[in-house]
Amino acid sequence: MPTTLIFATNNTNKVKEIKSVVGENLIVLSLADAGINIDIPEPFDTLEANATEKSTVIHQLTKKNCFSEDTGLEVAALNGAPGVKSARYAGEGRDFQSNIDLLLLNLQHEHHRAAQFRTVISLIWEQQEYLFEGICTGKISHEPKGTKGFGYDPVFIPDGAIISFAEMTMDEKNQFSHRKKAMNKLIDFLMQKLS
Ligand code: ITT
Repeated sequence: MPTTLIFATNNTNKVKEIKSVVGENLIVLSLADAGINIDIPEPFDTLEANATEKSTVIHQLTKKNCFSEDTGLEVAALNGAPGVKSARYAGEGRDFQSNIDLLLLNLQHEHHRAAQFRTVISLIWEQQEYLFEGICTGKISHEPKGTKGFGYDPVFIPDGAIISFAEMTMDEKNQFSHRKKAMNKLIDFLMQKLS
């Protein structure tokens, strides 16, 4: 019997990416799939605290096993910004293009363009919380390229690649992805619990 987990997110891009990496043993239900319409706030100043908040809110509501994730783009020359504020970097509108524009503006005269995506997953499994981290290192390009993916994908080139995440298919992005690395840890954990 496959295990079912609710994924506490309203970000449909994340749901697509996660569904593309789980095998047959795990069924992932988005909030929409589970019939839950709620906007969970992310008020804290760490990815860990926000991920915990999201999974806890959904667990209290459903009493079911669930997980959430919070991801930030951490740019070395900007002392780790936008980091936990990645979604709202250019304002409450959470607009991907405005966020990219502001990032490129802030890095205009910067040669050192190292950055990383960091994902923290909070899993609530049988009333206990477990955290898993995934990191993808890379650099911020000078101009956006590509139309696939979401968020900062057009300006992020992962180490080991010469094209941006937004120029990659989902399978290609998954070979590097922070989210996939964190998700693999969650899947390994569940396989051990269920074996
Ligand atoms: P939740 O419902 O899961 O909270 P969200 O869109 O608020 O969804 P986050 O706070 O985790 O998600 O993400 C912060 C932002 O970081 C997100 O809006 C994107 O702009 C960016 N981001 C996250 N993962 C990304 C990825 O894989 N590629 C590019 N940008 C990404």
